[in-house]
Amino acid sequence: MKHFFLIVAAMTLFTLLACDETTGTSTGSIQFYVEPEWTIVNGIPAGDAEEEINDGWAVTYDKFVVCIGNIHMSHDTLETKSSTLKAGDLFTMNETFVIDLKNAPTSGLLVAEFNDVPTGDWESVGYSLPMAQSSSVKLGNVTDDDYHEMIDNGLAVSTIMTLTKTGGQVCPYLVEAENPADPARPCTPMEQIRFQWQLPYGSTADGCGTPTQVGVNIPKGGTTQVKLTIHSDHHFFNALRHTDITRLAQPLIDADLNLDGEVTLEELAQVPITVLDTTVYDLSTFPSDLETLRDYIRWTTITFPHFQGDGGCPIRTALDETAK
Ligand SMILES: [Ca+2]
Repeated sequence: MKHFFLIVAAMTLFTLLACDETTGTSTGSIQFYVEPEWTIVNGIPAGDAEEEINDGWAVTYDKFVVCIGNIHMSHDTLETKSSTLKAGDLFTMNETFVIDLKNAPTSGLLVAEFNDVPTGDWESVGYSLPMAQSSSVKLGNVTDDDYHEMIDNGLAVSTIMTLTKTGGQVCPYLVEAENPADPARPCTPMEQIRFQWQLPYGSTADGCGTPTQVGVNIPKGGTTQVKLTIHSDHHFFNALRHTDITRLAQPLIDADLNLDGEVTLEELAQVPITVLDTTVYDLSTFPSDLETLRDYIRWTTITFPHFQGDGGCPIRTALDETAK
């Protein structure tokens, strides 16, 4: 994945010099793109490497549709900007788009462009992965069925994954037992299992930046291209951090309580979070207490939005019903 991020980082382009002739203020432009992540296009292989799933399951994304939008950039944090704003201090794009990231062009989809932006650093940049609504606009190749599924159900993400493992098995949690994750519980061979999840877990992501740039820099006369990055593999993380991560699928697969080859959100909601081995999972990295495995999926979905590949957006706000 590292070389992929380098390519993304190299996308910041600098072109001809320009100047706003009416004010003498130097300006530039910025374009925000959404591109399909390699994991969504190619899946996540099983293996021992850092970016692979470490318990033998491989993931293929059959569907990955998101709602994305509400892009803004300013100099101040969101809390202070309303009282201090001057003209030209804030650029916003208030539309939301339904995007099929599995079938998006590899060159990406342009979701916002701001022109005549004063040059220099813009320290506050953010966007949303909101619940889709009827005002959301189709962008790129989105089928009518997918679009209506998103807006009719108010989804931030709709995904279908197929997980496969030679010699794989499901060991359904004993949700009525004292220890639902009893290591002696029965297992059933299962080499393929499906996750089909309609995720209404919208969020905003602010304070976006990379290790070398808080927000974005607008060079004089240039067009800066930045990429809004959706990290789908967080569903398999053992903690909400970006270093020392283990990716695991089995603890989610064991939530196929009725052994029908599919793990549903309803099943995940029946499984207490205590089934996760705390010597493996660091739940202290989550911003609130989790009760069930569905809460785990909710919070990892809320942390999907990233910036410029390996950059992040550390200020996150849940927008969904559960947060109210
Ligand atoms: Ca099931």
